[in-house]
Amino acid sequence: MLKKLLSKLFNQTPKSRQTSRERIPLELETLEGRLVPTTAPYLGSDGVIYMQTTDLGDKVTVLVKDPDANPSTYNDVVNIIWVKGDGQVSTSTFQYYASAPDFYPPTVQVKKLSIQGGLGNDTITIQANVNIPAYINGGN
Ligand SMILES: [Ca+2]
Repeated sequence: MLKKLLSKLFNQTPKSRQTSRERIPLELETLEGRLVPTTAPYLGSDGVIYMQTTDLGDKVTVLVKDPDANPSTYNDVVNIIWVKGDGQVSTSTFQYYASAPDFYPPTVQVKKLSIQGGLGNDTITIQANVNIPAYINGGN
């Protein structure tokens, strides 16, 4: 009995097993082009202004300005003017100091800039009056 069973198990040819499964041919497909989503620059809780430009040629200008006639620097704002690759313009404004101008002593809330150029022939300009460390990646 055992001999018969072993014989049945081990005399199976590999060919008979292969026929029980259909072979599915493998092929490679190419992926369509991808666009990296962009958003307006934003101030993270870590004090960093993060910005990701489009995959086209963008022009970004960062400047610090006094928004009114008040000579105090404590109400200064950081402006980011972004001319996107498709011609749209967006301007983002951030208070340089936290709780300005009522809180004393004011503390700096914009501590760093992080700008990713992505693809395209980008021009990223940090004006001379911007005394904020900046990490700029021009991309490809
Ligand atoms: Ca770009």
